Amino acid sequence: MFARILNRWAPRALAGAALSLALLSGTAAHAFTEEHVIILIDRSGTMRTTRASGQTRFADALVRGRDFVQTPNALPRLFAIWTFEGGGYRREQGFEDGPTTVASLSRLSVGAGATPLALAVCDAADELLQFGPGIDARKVVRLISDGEENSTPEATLCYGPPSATRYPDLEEGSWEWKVRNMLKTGDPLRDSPNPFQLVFDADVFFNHITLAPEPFFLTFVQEVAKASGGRYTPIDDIRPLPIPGDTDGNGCVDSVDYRFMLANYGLRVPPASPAADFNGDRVVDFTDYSIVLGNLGRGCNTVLPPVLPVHEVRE
Ligand SMILES: [Ca+2]
Ligand SMILES: [Ca+2]
Repeated sequence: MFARILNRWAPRALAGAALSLALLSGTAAHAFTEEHVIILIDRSGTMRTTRASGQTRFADALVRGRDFVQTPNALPRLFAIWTFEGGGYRREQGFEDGPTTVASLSRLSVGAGATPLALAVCDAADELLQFGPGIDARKVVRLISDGEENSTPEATLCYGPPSATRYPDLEEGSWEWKVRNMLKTGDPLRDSPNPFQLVFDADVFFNHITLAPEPFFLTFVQEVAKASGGRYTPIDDIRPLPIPGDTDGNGCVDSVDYRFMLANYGLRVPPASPAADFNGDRVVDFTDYSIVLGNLGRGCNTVLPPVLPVHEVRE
């Protein structure tokens, strides 16, 4: 069984190696023409947990997915949607445009099973590496989850015990080691000193009282996101859901956020605050301006958006 799976993976690992050579050549790294994303949503039973907002984690996960799709982006984007639960994952939607993806997100429903997180992340990474050959695409696994790996089938390559040591010193053969390798090299069994081939963006719902998921898991997700050039957003059940454009995290996008963005406008991060860089491209520019404006009034208790001072902002 194992040999058969290895054979299935071998050409993919080679494709990954070819891509890493392309990156090393120094031409592909900054020449992306598209962005390809798999939005990977956890539909395991714990996602039914009700947050302080009155919404379930799953309902708020769909809001986060929709916000991600609707956030303006410098590159044209294609999105696929996968969900995972129990012993596997579902391809809910193949690579499509933003409006189609938003419509698909609204049709998803939560399940009741465990969390095959390692399987889902590894297979999504593999699919991204295979998709659109010849296109210099930034490839992003966008995970939205509340939990640790606990149900990846033994016969799959990213199955493994949890690492007893923390990132970056992950135990060889652990599921964390395999997932990190997969995102880095396209091969779960091979590490490399080269940059990550895939970007790992992650939202993790957690409960600060029970500290579930465990800090080890949160550290792992945070550090892999950071190392791969992605973003990590921890979402505490008692806190408002993060909204694009909300610079101070009070759950409302208002003139305070608008002024904060303007104070950082035109700057790279740093010296600009990362809180004003809503799309995470390390610069505060017209895209961030559009995001705060597009969400103005959201989450606030006022009916009308606040009156803003007039500023001239050029694209
Ligand atoms: Ca705010
Ligand atoms: Ca930005």
